[in-house]
Amino acid sequence: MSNTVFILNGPNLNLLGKREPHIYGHEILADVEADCRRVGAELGLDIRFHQSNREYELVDWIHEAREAAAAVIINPAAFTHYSIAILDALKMCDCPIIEVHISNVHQREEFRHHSYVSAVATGVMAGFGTHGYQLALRHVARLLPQAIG
Ligand code: CA2
Repeated sequence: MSNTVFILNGPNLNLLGKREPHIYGHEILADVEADCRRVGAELGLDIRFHQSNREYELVDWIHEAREAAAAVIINPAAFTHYSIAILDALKMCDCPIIEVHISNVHQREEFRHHSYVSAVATGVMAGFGTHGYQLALRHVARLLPQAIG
């Protein structure tokens, strides 16, 4: 049974911590990755952490996750609000899918209120800052009998 969790990040998140700290905080994506790896090790989960600015790369990783992952945690960033390609790819995954947003998208502009991904997500986290990734991992561990959680 797989204990691999894919953590996927969409466009511009490579610049996390470099602007709009009042919205997204000061942590850079490498800090988020390090935190996820530390928590993953604690929970007995193997973490595959990726970021891309290209929709097709995220789709390809979701296809990989379909074969190899026990769960997917995804912050699709702006693709959340318009990518049917990412929705369709996630639809083909049978494992738990947790959608994470660093900011509380519901408190922000109207166009951020709709998510294509939420329709297929097991759960959605928004507004917990970068800590949301760890919370999502801990939740995933509770869903997976092969994890220590
Ligand atoms: O709150 C989130 O995590 C978002 O998914 C972040 C996306 C935004 O389009 C979504 O509506 C909500 C934006 C990611 C931009 O990444 C940053 C780049 C530089 C500094 C801070 C964030």
